Amino acid sequence: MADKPESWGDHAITATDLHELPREITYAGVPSFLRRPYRKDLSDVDVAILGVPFDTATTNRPGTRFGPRGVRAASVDLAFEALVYGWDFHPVTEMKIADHGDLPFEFAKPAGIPDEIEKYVAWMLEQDTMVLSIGGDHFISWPLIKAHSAKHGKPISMIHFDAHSDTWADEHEDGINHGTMFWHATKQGYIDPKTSAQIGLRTVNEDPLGFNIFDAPWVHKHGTDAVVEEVRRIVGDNKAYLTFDIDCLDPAFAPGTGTPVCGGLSTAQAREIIKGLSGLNIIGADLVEVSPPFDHAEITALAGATLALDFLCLFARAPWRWT
Ligand SMILES: [Mn+2]
Repeated sequence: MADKPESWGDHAITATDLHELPREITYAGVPSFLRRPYRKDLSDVDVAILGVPFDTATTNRPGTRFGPRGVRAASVDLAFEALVYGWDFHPVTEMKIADHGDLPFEFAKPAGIPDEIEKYVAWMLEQDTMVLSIGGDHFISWPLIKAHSAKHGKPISMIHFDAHSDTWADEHEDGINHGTMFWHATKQGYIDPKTSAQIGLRTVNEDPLGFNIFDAPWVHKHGTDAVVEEVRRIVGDNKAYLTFDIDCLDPAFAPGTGTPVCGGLSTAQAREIIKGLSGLNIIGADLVEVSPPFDHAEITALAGATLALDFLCLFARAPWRWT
């Protein structure tokens, strides 16, 4: 044991260098996202992974409150490679990335949780830390977008992967519903639908609110390169928030989610599109709707962790932050 440094094993709590890659048995030790060190202090952190274990807004089957834990557990299997396949660098080498743990909220007062999420993440963003949130159900994107708008100004562009538009009209001003939050966000001027894109949809909504929609059949017919070309043209240099509902993927690739819909994207298609967005001004991202109780063999959690790692690569190539 003499030649082993103190940070060998339990990297999540023993490592002191945020650029250090872990030396740890894949199936052992304390899991954090990608074995990143846990940090509550953000003063020296470029990017924070934040779990948001909230699933109160779910319309169908629940369980995404276990999403952050499930994605973290699956992510450790991705942590031992010194490069990310498909990219020519590793985001850990280029940015100081920490796991901030889970967002604390008063679970017994659900009506107050959206404000708690918004205020907490606004505090994180004020410290010039980029935030990658792991849900939780998709409703969390609404307070997350409010927090990012406070930092970057509104409206922002949104790049939205999903089986559902989540823009259904809501009669409740303060409704906590994971199918209506982008209706509120658009109506209240937080999102500019004209410079935003929705990818993978395959459910009916008569009013698209002006969003540029590339539904799942369009993706299958025209291919991922065409999606990339269109999204890059639509979003341009705008500051864009990336939100990925894991049910964008077909249930074959993401069974562990609350509202699965057949005919979706493969994990490979989603990765190709994400990689094609490198160089856009991504200001933040979330990966939502992973529900481990409905998962099988970690298929969904691993897809979520893999995509979240790709999001970190996008963060590292966002011009607004680094140039
Ligand atoms: Mn959604």
